Amino acid sequence: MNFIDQAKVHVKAGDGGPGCISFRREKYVPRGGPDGGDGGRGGNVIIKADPRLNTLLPFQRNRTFKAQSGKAGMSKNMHGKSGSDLIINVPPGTVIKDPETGRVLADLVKPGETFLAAKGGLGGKGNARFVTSTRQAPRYAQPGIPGEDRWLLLELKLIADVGLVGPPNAGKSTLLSAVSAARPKIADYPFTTITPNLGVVSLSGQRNMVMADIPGLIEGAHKGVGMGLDFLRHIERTKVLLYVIDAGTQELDKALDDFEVTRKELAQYGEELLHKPQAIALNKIDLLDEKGVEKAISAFKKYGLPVYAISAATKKNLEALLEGLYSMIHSSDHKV
Ligand SMILES: Nc1nc2c(ncn2[C@@H]2O[C@H](COP(=O)(O)OP(=O)(O)OP(=O)(O)O)[C@@H](O)[C@H]2O)c(=O)[nH]1
Ligand SMILES: [Mg+2]
Repeated sequence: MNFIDQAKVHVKAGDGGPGCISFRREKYVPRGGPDGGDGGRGGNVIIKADPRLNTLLPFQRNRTFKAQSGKAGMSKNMHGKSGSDLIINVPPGTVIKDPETGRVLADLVKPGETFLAAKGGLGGKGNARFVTSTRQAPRYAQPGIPGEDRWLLLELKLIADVGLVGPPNAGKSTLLSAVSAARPKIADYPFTTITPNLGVVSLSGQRNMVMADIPGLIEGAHKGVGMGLDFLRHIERTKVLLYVIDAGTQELDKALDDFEVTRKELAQYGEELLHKPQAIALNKIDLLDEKGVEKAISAFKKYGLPVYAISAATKKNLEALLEGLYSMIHSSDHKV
């Protein structure tokens, strides 16, 4: 399944306008001084995240983007007009890459974020600028500098409805693979997942939602500890957060601690993340007896969030979890 919407575009910034060669003409002054003005700067090409857009499809037809060139300088020391910038609007979540090396040049996550895709050329200096004590009448001016010119690859990442957050090894990838066709790598060591994985979760009646498995968050993630920082940016775009906590292989205190550390990391990255609808999945309950499950659920109730006791491995209670998440996504009062 292809989750990525892609387009290759060519951007060309405006050229700088040439400087002007001119001499003043005045009555009774046979040889006036040089008065050629500078050329104008070429316009930049800027790529901007626009929340009104949600696909890169329009770029399949329109692939070349050229900003205006600067105008030539004029006599009487008049500067040429600068070319206007060209703004290309793309949906938030667009990653801009170098098509040859695949290097990521920008990742426009938030509405309004911009990337300078091609820089306009500087205008050339007019001959008035080249006057020196020994050269009073320069007969030359600079040409404008050409604007930058390059190909860019645009890739749009699908926005997930649900983002799975939690410490390493909690079972986030196991959960994603249990409920979708996604096949993320699963292993019993921390940081198995190093890039977000997306899966489409199908519910009865042709309903579906997109779930993202985000690399494990540990204390300090918001400062770049572990792998979480880049991915925290992507959580900003998910509608609902599901904390996945290992309640089966560790003491209850440690499980509560996992939740609090994760929540603190989210808050330190951006307090508004905690305004999203959230729920808690207590995972690995196949390793607990009934009493243990009840104890865990009641301990987590104090956070005031919906709590689901599940086993990603045996698929226990996954249906109830998914139904709960689906209604959170579609409840009218949620903030995105
Ligand atoms: N018993 C049991 N083990 C589970 C369950 N879910 C996951 N595991 C195991 O827990 C380990 C970690 O699972 P992952 O799904 O890789 O965990 P993760 O949260 O994606 O971890 P990172 O990618 O490292 O952040 C694996 O050995 C899984 O088999 C469960 O419900 N029950
Ligand atoms: Mg994982």
